[in-house]
Amino acid sequence: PGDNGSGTAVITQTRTRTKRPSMYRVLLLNDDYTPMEFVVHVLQRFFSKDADEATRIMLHVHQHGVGECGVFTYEVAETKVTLVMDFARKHQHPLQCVMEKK
Ligand code: TYC
Repeated sequence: PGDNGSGTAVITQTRTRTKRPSMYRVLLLNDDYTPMEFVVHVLQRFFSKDADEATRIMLHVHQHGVGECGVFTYEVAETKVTLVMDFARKHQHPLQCVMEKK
């Protein structure tokens, strides 16, 4: 309670604003050199896909040029992109992983 000088009690309450976080798609891009098995492995290792789902996504990327691995908050998406890019580089594959706002 406060007092505004009129002798009247004033109760100030700030509204709690809960904002849902923006979500980001993590995408894999096709290239001519990264082995299909490597891409399937990446999808299992970093995106928790089973073998069938990983193969489905890899073939989608192979045929359409780009495909979705998952949707995450900014920091999680950024971490996935970094981990995948580091892993591809370590194995000397040109695989590209990017994120985009939904
Ligand atoms: N196009 C690659 C090949 O024929 C396979 C591939 C699939 C590469 C998906 C990247 O994100 C990718 N070996």
